[in-house]
Amino acid sequence: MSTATAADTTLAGYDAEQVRLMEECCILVDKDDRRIGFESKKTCHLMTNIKDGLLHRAFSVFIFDSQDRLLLQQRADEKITFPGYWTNTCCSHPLNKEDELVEENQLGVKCAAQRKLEHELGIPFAQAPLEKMEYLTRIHYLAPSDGLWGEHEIDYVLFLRANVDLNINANEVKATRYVTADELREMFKQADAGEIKMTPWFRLIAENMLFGWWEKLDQLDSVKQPDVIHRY
Ligand code: DMA
Ligand code: MN
Repeated sequence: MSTATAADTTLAGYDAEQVRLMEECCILVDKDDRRIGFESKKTCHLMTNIKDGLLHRAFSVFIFDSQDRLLLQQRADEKITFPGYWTNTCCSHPLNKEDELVEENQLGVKCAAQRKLEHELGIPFAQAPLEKMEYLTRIHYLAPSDGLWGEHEIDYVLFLRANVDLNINANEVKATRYVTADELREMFKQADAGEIKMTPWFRLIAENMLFGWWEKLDQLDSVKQPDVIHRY
């Protein structure tokens, strides 16, 4: 596994805070999402390691307001992976620490989601209660960001219906926007035309599942597939 050495230049030139966050400890899993260890966020996101099969656990949160509009964010230019891309409300990783390792009721990923909703978007914990987060399914995907960095994750999809107050962390998020399903379809057309960028995981969730789930926000139990890992 690659670790930092004096000769290591992979993080040279990036934002200091984002470089610091590359020391976070992600959870390594096998293809069935069984925990097999941990590695730094940096190690997990280097394409050389991903090509060797390294896989980690992640989550993607989708917040819908009381008008059923989805909250999107545009990633900050400081982000090392997928800078400036539009994406779902919030994504990150449960860390290799006690409260975020809990698998029962997906409590670990939900705790991590609460932590990152606050960190990236300033959403108070009380507006994102764990018991209101709905776990839908998991997605296993691999996506290069550039030559050096990329993603290879088992991604837990979490829905939350809540009106939230935002206080944006500019080091993480460049812009936010609430969209209807039709407005989001329009954004994917803009992305196809090269006018904006959309993250690969958000695109594949949107192309395969999101719009169906969106129509069923009042009956999410009927669309949940908790034991399935969709592979792309
Ligand atoms: C990683 O998101 C998780 C997914 C589902 C792609 P991220 O790059 O935004 O993580 P972080 O905010 O921790 O940098
Ligand atoms: Mn990741």
